[in-house]
Amino acid sequence: MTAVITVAPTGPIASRADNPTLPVTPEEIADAVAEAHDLGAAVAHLHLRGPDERPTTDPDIIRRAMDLIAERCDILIQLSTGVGLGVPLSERARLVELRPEMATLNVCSMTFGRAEFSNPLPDVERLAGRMLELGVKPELEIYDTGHLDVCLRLRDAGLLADPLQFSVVLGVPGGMAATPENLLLMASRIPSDANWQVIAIGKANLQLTAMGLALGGNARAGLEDALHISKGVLADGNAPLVRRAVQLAEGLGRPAAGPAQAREILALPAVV
Ligand code: KMH
Ligand code: ZN
Repeated sequence: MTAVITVAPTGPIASRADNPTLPVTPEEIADAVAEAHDLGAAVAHLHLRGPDERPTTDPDIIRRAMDLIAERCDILIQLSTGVGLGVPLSERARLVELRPEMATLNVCSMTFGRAEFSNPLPDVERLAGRMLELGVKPELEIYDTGHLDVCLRLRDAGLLADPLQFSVVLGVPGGMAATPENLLLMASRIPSDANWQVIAIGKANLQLTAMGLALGGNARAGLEDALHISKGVLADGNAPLVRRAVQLAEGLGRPAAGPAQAREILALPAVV
């Protein structure tokens, strides 16, 4: 069985002060994504930054990054509708109008570190419905067991289409802790016909990424989730993190799926 590797080159929080190799401009992000593609990543999970380096929903900046990536490779583009903490969901939801092949859907409000991540259910339902209309595949970000149940209710209400695609996020203060026990629990509760990957934030990134792959899940790698390659050593860009995830998967007998194969696994239309 192949493994779908997602690269998450830049998240909503860390800055170049935290890791000077963080890609920030559309050009830098496109370079990082193209390199990750060549190393085996099939999906690119994107947050964009404005000129002030803060998370942005500016459609021109996002479109520019999408175009630059599409010129370079056929990697599947997944826009984050999480964007950045403090950006209202009404504004974040507009990103799906750019019609990426995939976009994240965060289904519950929660404490996120010291901030509030606001995802009111009526707005989530509206966004899920709009994604269904546009054919944008949701990456369902679940940070706790109840978030999974909300997703299953959205599916029962006809707002999500099978096969569901989950990111089990572990290690956000306010969500489930990054422990093997929590991953086992989540993996046991995800419907068997769904696809899933682990997003392990921080120190446990390597251990839980390996465990997710061993359990049959997919994997995500990049500076959004881990700024270090090993204890006290900053990653020199996204490439070493992606290379390591691809090697982990291969070591477990799971070669990295290419973008075309990933589209099949996720039941997305082929790109011609
Ligand atoms: N950094 C993730 C844990 C999303 O992209 O939709 C949270 C996030 C969600 O940024
Ligand atoms: Zn993200």
